[in-house]
Amino acid sequence: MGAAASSSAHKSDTPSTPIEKAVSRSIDRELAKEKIEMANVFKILLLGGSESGKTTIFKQMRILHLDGFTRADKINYRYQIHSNAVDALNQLIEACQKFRIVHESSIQGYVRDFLKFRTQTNNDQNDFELRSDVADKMHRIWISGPIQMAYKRRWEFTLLDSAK
Ligand SMILES: Nc1nc2c(ncn2[C@@H]2O[C@H](COP(=O)(O)OP(=O)(O)OP(=O)(O)O)[C@@H](O)[C@H]2O)c(=O)[nH]1
Ligand SMILES: [Mg+2]
Repeated sequence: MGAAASSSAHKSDTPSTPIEKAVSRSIDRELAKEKIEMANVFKILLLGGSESGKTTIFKQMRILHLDGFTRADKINYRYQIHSNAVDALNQLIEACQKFRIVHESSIQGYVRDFLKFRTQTNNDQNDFELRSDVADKMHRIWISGPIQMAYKRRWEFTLLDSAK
């Protein structure tokens, strides 16, 4: 039964008409072309534990040997960088509360505005735009003495490693 089915399938696969033969030759040419192209492809398998740098090597290869990052990649990374900056500053402000470090009076308004901005945006990727006035306030908060004091004690609380 199987042999009969196989034989009949094989028979119908064999090109007989001129059109079928032309199509078959075209497929053969494509396969031969692909074979030559594949002979020049080197595949690399990156092995390593978590956080060992596999993705980083892949990204570096793209920057060094290909076109680097696409526009969509850049937009996505920009969001991640801004989002990390907001999260890290929030962690530092929380640490000040924990350590009972009081902000300078000239900074307190900026801290309030920043926390309000963070609550409003809630770090939503679709709705997240780090406005320049907020970035400016974040910079002023960051360089203030109390925040730098909390930063020096960063081993005592959770802080993103890209905070600085
Ligand atoms: N100092 C240093 N840091 C590195 C190097 N390569 C990667 N990193 C950092 O190590 C961290 C982890 O790197 P990834 O490339 O994400 O690691 P991964 O192997 O892809 O991790 P998983 O996806 O979790 O398996 C990142 O914060 C990188 O910036 C390196 O050569 N030197
Ligand atoms: Mg990875």
